[in-house]
Amino acid sequence: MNHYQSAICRRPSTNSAQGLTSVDLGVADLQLLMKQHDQYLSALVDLGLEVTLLDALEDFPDSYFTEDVAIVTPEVAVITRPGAIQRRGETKFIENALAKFRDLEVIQNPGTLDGGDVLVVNKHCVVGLSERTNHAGAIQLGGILGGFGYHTDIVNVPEALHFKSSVNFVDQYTLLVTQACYEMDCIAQYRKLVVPQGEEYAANVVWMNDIILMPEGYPGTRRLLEENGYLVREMAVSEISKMDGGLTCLSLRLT
Ligand code: CIR
Repeated sequence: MNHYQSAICRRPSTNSAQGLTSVDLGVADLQLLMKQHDQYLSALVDLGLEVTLLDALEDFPDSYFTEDVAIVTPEVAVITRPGAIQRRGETKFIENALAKFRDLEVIQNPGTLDGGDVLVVNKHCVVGLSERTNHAGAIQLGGILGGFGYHTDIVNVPEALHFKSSVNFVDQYTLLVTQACYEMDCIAQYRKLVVPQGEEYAANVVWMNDIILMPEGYPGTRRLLEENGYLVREMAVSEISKMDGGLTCLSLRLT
């Protein structure tokens, strides 16, 4: 069971609509993006989490995607080395907040690693190799977590920005996945629910205590989750999705 007690988030900067994106969904509306971020923070508070809200970083328009700058397990926090050069400077602004909760380790050059490529449940870690995460970064993370008894698998990300754009836990035995990731050997031991074709974005959900936070507007995925007994809460993320982000990206969650 994951029971998150706290989360570290960061307020979006005034230039958030100028962040990196590879999707062609139009320019994000800053006011609406801020509102959607506020609604996300409120959902975490409603679910009982204590939220550390860090100040906006005007030099880093993607810095409210705090998931990418660290991997947090019950034992340790690993500061990443983000694959996008424009995001690399974000890490030093997360260290103090994380050091209050965990001992810190750091991914070193030539490793690159984005938190969005790292899926962890119990003592199993899967790292996706993507445009952001390289083999050296994955090996370093595997070595650090191996010291705490974790087994790490490394896979290629077949589509999308990050591995967790397409694969996420909804309980400790079950993954919500896109069809493209269904056959991966390293997740063969888990039960899998496949999002309907055309709803791939909805695979990015957050299993948050007893609730699944999912993006609004994906009725097939909602039905699939509810038919399988999950309680869902939809969140508006239209502007966040324009910046290639989703619900997992917006927080570092701590048990
Ligand atoms: C980026 O390209 O880095 C941001 N615009 C989006 C990061 C999304 N993060 C995530 O999926 N973990």
